[in-house]
Amino acid sequence: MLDEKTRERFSEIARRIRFDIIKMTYHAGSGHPGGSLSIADILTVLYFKYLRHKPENPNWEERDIVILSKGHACPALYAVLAEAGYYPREEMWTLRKFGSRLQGHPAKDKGLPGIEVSTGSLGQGLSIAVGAAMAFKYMDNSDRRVYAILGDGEMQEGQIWEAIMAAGHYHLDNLVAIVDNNNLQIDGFVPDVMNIHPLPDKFRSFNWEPIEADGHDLDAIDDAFAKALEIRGKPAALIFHTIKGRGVSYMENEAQWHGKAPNRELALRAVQDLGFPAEALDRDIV
Ligand SMILES: Cc1ncc(C[n+]2csc(CCOP(=O)(O)OP(=O)(O)O)c2C)c(N)n1
Repeated sequence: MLDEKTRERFSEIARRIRFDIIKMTYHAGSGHPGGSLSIADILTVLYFKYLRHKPENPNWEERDIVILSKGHACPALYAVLAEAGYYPREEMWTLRKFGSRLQGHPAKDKGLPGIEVSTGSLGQGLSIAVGAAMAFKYMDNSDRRVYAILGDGEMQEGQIWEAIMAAGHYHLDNLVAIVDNNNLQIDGFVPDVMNIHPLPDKFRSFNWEPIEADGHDLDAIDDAFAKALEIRGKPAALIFHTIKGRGVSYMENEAQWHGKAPNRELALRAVQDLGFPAEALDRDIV
C-alpha cells in the first residue's frame, strides 16, 4: 500500500502519461492509444518504485531490464521514459516521424535511452526475457531482474507458452511477467477470438506464481509488485485486470481504438477527459 503523498504523485504521473499518449498519437496521426492507456498505471508504479535503474546512466551494469513485448504500446513506454528523465520531453512529439528515435514500435538501434529490446512482432519478448533472466541468474550470478510486459491477445502466440515452460523449468525467480489483461485485442474480445484463460491455473501448472490485481488501482499494483519480489524458486506472473483505453471516455473498452489516432475534435475531448487545458495539445509542437 502506498502512502498518501506517493499515491497522489503516482496518480498525477499516470495522468500525464495518458495525456502524452494522446498528444503523441494525435500529432503523429497514427499509433496505438488503447493498449498504451491500459498500462499507464502499471508503468508508473514499476518505473517510480520497483525498477532498479538510473535514467542518467541508462547502461548502468546492475540495472533491471524492461521488455515491452506488446511493442505497439510504446507511446506509454516513451512517456514514462521521458517522465523518468531518460530523454527530453519535446522529443516525444517526434513519434513516428522519419528519422525519429521514437519509432512506431520500440527500435533499440535508434538509440533512445531506456529501450532495451526492439519489439513489435508479438510473442517474442518473453523468450528474450527468459534468456536475459537465465544469463543474470546463472552466468552473472547477479540479482538483476527482468520485467516483460505482455498483452492478453499476445498470449495466443505459441512462442509465449514455450517461454513460460522454460522459465518455470529453470526456476527464474528474477523474472516477472506482467500481463495487461484488458480483454481486447486488435478486433475483438480475447475470449471470443481465442480463449487464453484461466491464466492463473495455466501459469501455476508451469511452475509460476500467479498474482492477480486491478491494474488501475495504484495500491493494488504496488502490493502485486511487492509480492512478486518475495517469490523464490519460480517466476512471478502479474495478471493485471485493466481497461483498454482507460481514462479517455470514448476509447474505453472499444476495440476500434486499438490502432488509430484521434482526430482533432476527439483529441481535444480526450485532453478534457484527462483534466488538461485544450492549449496543452499544441504546446511545444514545432
Ligand atoms: C506476430 C504478430 N502478429 C500480429 C501483429 C499485429 N497486432 C498488433 S497488436 C495486435 C493485437 C494484440 O492484442 P493484445 O496483445 O491484447 O494487445 P493490447 O490489446 O493490450 O493492445 C495484433 C494482432 C503483430 N504485431 N505481431
